[in-house]
Amino acid sequence: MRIGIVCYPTYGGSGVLATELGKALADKGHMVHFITYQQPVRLNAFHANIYYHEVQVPTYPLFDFPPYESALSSTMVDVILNQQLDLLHVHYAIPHASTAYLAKQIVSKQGRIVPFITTLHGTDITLVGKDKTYAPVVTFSINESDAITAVSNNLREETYKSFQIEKDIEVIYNFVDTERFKRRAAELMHFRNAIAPNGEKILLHVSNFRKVKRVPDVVKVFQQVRAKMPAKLLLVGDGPDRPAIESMCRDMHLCGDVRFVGKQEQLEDVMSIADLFLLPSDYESFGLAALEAMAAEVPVISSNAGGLPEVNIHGKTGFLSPVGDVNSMATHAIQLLEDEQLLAAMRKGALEQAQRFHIDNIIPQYEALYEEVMNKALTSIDK
Ligand code: GMT
Repeated sequence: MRIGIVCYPTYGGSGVLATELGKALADKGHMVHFITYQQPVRLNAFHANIYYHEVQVPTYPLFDFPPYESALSSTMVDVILNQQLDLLHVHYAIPHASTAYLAKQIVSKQGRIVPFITTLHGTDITLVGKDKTYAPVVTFSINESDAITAVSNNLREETYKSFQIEKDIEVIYNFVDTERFKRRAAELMHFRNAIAPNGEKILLHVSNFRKVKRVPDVVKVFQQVRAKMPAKLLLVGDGPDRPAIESMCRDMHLCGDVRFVGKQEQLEDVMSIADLFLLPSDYESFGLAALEAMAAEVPVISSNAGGLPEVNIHGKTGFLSPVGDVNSMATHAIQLLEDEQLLAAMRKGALEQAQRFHIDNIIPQYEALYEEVMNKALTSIDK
């Protein structure tokens, strides 16, 4: 198939998932065309079946806000027509679903029927999309999608609760390449020793440091753990809350044990040296970073918000606590880190759970959906 993928190229989970999906589809022989305003972060190697089309947004002195959506729709039209795309798969509803709708209408005037699939990822529904400034367009463009997918049952339900959706939403979970994230603790011992030279436990958090991630809770949990045992905290990623977190660490006299390592591409290496992954978010539709940690045999201490209970199984792959219950999270973390037998059992449980979301199980679900949507489009032409 010739597939156009539209996503945010930045470090957010939706862009990461979309890029990994495109790479996996290309490996299976599909022609994949990424349409984004920047090279997606995980699109970092040449692949014969992958094409990249950059959205250029010309500016003009009249514009306080350059019309990105118009530029994106026009690029979609260009790629559909010149690369003979069979379908578009857009990730994150805003503004990708409405721009795909517009592109579809434009090419239909030239006799081309190109269906589009919208994958809902999280904050496009639960935070940004709900805002009344966006909601009418989000509702309309989701309903106009030829197929809609959500990355968890929770997100599917949230979408039905928040918007007047007239169509079925299929749940296709996030996935992980468990081979890539396979734990390589022995091989990476030098890295571990550099972070924790005296055998300290390593706690890890990976995010885009936005409010929804509750990074201050990560630091508070770590403070309680470190009061009980020698420990280090690795903070991976960057975002608006980072300066506040840095001063929080200074105020709490934790600077010597907290390392900010910024955005990392080789996440599998970082995951491999961690003992525990912390994700206390206000909301997660799924929690892709937690799944990647689990694939590296790292148990997860998380909140029980959104789709997290579908991924992190309480008592098997880690522990769940109510949002904001830092004491409960810290108690679980300490219990786990003090009990080597429990830690080993949870490591095993985490890996087993990650296998359920193996890339090879999930990609065929997208391929089947593509076939279905294309067949429907062809039938509509015949009529
Ligand atoms: O809000 C973010 O953290 C980024 C966001 C995105 O869309 O880029 O991530 C969402 O999509 C990921 C991939 O499907 C999910 O694993 C994350 O749970 C989800 N984030 C939230 O729901 C907050």
